[in-house]
Amino acid sequence: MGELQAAMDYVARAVEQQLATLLPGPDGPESRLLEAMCYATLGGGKRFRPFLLVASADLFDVPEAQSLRVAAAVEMVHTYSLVHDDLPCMDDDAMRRGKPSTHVAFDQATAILAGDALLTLAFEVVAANATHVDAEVRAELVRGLAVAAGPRGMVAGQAIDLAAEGQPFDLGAITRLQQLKTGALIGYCCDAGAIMGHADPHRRHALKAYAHDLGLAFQITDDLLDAEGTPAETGKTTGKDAAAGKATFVALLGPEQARAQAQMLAEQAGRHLEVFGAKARLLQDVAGFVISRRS
Ligand code: GRG
Repeated sequence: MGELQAAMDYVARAVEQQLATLLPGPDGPESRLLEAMCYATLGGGKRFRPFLLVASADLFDVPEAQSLRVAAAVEMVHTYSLVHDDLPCMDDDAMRRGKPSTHVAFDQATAILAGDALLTLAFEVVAANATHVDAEVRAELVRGLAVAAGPRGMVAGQAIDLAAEGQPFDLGAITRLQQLKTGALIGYCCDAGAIMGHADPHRRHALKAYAHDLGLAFQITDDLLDAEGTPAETGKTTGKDAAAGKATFVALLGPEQARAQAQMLAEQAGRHLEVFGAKARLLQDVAGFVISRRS
């Protein structure tokens, strides 16, 4: 197994453990909610965002006990977005991470509440003293997560996406939509490492530039997987973008140009990290993983 795969597997296992510790146990009259939170969050997903967060924090020698808490919180926010996105009133998808979506396995009201609870629990986790000794750092982590996930980030991207169905969209508009919907949270993962590590502005900016290009490469690959992948590979329904007439990178550029663009962005992403020397090798390698992934 390659070094990158071993490192990704290690973070995936560690964040799974962290999530299992942080998620409340299913007892009391609210047990169905707590079961749905665990169902959605545990035992699935690539854990790509936690990996990015822990690897970025490693650049500044941040203790893993701290970075894994923020990584678990980001995974909670990401999982909430998937649970809500799958609802019939949004993307209406019955399959996620290779199993029935949360509203199918439970019911819509429980899925909405599980998403709400994951989002709010994430902020409780980041704000806790155990996340960082410095209260200013904790406040900056909380603020950054709110910006990335909220109406200036992921939720805005989702709103634009819903409004855009069947509308003409150019490359600039698609790029902005995707930066908000997917890129903002990916950007936060890298920035959180820099915040926890008290990075100087030069290094913090280098990570930001890396995350920008990586996020776009990730999204273009997601579009390609929707167009060319299978449900067995991806663990979710494919072919949905074309069926819904969505303006995606693939629809606008065609698959070949989209692939070339993702490749260019992944290479460019790696170059932004040259300032970190050999310490950034895993993050540079993950850019290659992002464009070659099959799920
Ligand atoms: C409901 C507020 C709200 C937002 C939803 C993230 C999102 C916005 C929608 C999910 C649909 C989608 C295809 C988004 C674009 C790319 C993306 C985020 C894919 C899923 O992320 P992965 O591939 O999934 O990291 P896993 O399951 O591996 O964690």
